Amino acid sequence: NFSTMYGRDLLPAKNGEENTKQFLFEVVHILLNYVSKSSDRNTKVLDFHYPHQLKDGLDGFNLELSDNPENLEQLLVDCRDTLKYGVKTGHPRFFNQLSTGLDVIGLAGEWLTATANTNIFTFEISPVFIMMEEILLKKMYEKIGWPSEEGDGIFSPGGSISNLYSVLVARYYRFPEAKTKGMASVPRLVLFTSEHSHYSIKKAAAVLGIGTENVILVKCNERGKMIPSELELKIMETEMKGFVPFYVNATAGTTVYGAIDPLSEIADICEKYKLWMHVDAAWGGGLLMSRKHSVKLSGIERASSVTWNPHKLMGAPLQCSAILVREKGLLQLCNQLCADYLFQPDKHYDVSYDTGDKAIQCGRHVDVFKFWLMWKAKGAEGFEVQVNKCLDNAEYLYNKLKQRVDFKLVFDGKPEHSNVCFWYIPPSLRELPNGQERSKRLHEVAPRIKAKMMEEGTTMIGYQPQGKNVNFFRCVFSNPATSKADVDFLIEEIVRLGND
Ligand code: ABU
Repeated sequence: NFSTMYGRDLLPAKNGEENTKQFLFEVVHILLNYVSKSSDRNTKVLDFHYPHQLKDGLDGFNLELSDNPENLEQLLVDCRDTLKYGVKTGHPRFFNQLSTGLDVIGLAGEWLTATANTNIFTFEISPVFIMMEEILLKKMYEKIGWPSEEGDGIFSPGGSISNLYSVLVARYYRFPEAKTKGMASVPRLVLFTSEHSHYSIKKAAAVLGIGTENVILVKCNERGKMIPSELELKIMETEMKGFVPFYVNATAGTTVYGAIDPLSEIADICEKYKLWMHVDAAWGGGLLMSRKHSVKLSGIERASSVTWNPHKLMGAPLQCSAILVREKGLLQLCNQLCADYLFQPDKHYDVSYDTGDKAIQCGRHVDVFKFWLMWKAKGAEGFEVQVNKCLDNAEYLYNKLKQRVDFKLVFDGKPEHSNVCFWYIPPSLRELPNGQERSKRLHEVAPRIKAKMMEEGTTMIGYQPQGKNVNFFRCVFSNPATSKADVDFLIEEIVRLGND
């Protein structure tokens, strides 16, 4: 009877073992129920409530905390309700984010990781996880195409932090004194990234004291790909001003369009001007697992560093992101501070396995085990099948939309990645001539449909403006559970909700 039991009755309480088992069985039961519902198409993607409703409390689900302990029955209700009012990101009809799906093996890995509850900074306390990290990173260097003697890296808390690492290491490579003497010791540094690239590059410049004004946004073509001649022009302009170009970010899979920058041409320019080439493949890295699609990233092997998030296209549970640096040892030199209490040099094992000093954090969550377990379960081949399926779904949606008069694609041509960008044109706008009035009204369509979609909870898809384009939908596929019938459902649902 959990209503008379409290957390204090569980382990490490004396004779708490049985209570602990029963309580955790109940929790697992709740989780398993959620896992089943997440893949059940008769279940909604979300049961939406406004912030004030959640704040005020719903049917016994009270978020407020008190000074007195609550009984275990209440905690189980809270666990159930937390999942009930959340968003089922593993649902086959959740298309809202780049990270979707609920991989059962990955989930098992995450559960184990939480149970082990250790910190992956030293071999001393994470011997198995440290070795797994090394093995996974090596697989990733191989997929990128770096020679076997090259490659270094660590898993980090997300793509933005991995991108931050890339700017940090690039600065250290060129101006190591920045680490000790700060920005006053270096000239005015400038970096380059495309206008479609992720905002984390600008954020990195802000965090590292380079300044967002020293991030030059390079023009893209209509598909969202960086134009190499524009990059070269900007580099030359920067040099003429007496500033110091040092870093170029090329994106392999932009967040909105899924565009892949021309990596080889950008690599040529980086070589010519001796610039660090980073490839933000947070979204596109998964394509390297596919023999059919990896060719799109040709040139990535020439990068000085790469960001790759297995929690996106490869479906690893959040979070799982890696910063990969071609030159061995740089990460360590750039970040190490040799804290005596943690990284003692006189330990009885090879201390190069105390990898934590490569990081800008001290404590690090173990993000590798779930990914390692997934790789064991699927092999590289399983990931390939999964990635191909996501891209097939994107092509299916693209082909369907192309044939319809009530939808318009944002750009022509087959998607390179699994992003499909489009407008829904409601009946009232179809006869309206192009112009300001039409643009204004079209801009309101996606947010209105999205609001209804969330209130009804049947599916979820993202929208945004981009440059001169007014709000349009972005559908992304990263959940291998999504079928073509789900894609059909999405189209019909947009039509149903948007039909004025
Ligand atoms: N870090 C980019 C995530 C964007 C998205 O999921 O839509």
